[in-house]
Amino acid sequence: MVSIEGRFTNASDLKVGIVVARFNDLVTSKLLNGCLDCLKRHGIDTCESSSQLDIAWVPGSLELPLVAQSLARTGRYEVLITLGAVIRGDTPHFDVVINESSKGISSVSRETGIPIIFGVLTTDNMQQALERAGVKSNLGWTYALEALEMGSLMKELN
Ligand code: INI
Repeated sequence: MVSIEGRFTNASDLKVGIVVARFNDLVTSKLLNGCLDCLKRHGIDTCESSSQLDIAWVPGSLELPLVAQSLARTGRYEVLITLGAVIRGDTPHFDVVINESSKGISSVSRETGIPIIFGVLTTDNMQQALERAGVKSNLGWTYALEALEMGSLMKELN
């Protein structure tokens, strides 16, 4: 029997790309901070001159799939993380944004073979989003852990 699994140590050989939505920046910048903190503590060089990490900014979560696709196609990254915050408003726009964003990100991941972590919070209000972006816990940390696991797993499989 072969047991195949990702790891959380020796991440110094992984190249990571992060795509962050500016919409609801109060939330997404906190998710990014959590994400960077976790990556740094697992051996990824997160300094400005890092050759192991790139960060791209997009206007909103709807734009995450296109830019993730562009980064994935460069072949430079073992794993990508998308960060966004979709917060329910008074119009159906919320549903359009979250549906297109989630479907787009999954399909780009399957089409390119690059794991893409879906780090888009979907909440009913700003309070719930902030609680998940550091006020209680920071899901950015969790998304980074999932990226380490999937990046190393796919590296082993390929
Ligand atoms: N983008 C988000 O990331 N979160 C939202 O809650 C949101 N809402 O609700 O409108 C949102 N809209 C912008 C959208 O992602 C695009 O940037 C915009 O439609 C331009 O294409």
